[in-house]
Amino acid sequence: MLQLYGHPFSSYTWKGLIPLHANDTPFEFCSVDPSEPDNGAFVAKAHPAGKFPVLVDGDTVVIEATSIVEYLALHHPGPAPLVPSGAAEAVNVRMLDRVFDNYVMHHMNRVVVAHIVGGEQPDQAEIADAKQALLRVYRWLEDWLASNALPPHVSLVTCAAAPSLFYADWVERIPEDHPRLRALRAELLALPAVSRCVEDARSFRGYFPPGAPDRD
Ligand SMILES: N[C@@H](CCC(=O)N[C@@H](CS)C(=O)NCC(=O)O)C(=O)O
Repeated sequence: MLQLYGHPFSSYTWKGLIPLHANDTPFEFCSVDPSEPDNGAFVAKAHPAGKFPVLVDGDTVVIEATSIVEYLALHHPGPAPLVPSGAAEAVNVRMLDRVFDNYVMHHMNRVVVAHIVGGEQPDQAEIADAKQALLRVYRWLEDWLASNALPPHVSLVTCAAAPSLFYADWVERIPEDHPRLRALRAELLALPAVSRCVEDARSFRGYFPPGAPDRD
């Protein structure tokens, strides 16, 4: 039985959960939570920065969410081909995965971290800078979507795009003049594998450091 270490409210954990849900892959969820100190200790040892998700498959330990999706595509394939079999399509999917991690998830996370570190007085310059960066990638994605489409199945891009757009929109709303990107976010959230993550995380919304909006 596979084990996935993570937390239901963590964006990168969703990235590991979405492929498991999409392919109905049996797994045990090991919550990294103060009430389960052994799980936290395992992750602290498994990852060079103590970050999750971490996937365990027998003697194999896989860290980094993108690698977890790639590992599942290779060793636990299912109806959703997480990485397209065509080399050119696969390059495209991996390119978009980098865009969502590096320019959506990263800048969304800067806002979250600014609130955690600053408490009542978060660094407003850092927050403004991160939000500007989000607006820039939103524009890039809106333009990209004008002449490109994501694969019509759950893929590595879905796994990266769904959690990053879900939380990024909470810290900096995707503008109304970005209809393609707004529609993409809505489509992603409607996927059963994604909506399961959204529902399983709902009870934790009060802990979102910048404050969770009353929607989604
Ligand atoms: N590059 C890592 C990032 C993972 C990451 O940032 N995970 C966060 C949760 S969303 C985490 O472990 N936070 C706890 C910590 O940093 O101690 C990946 O792609 O898996």
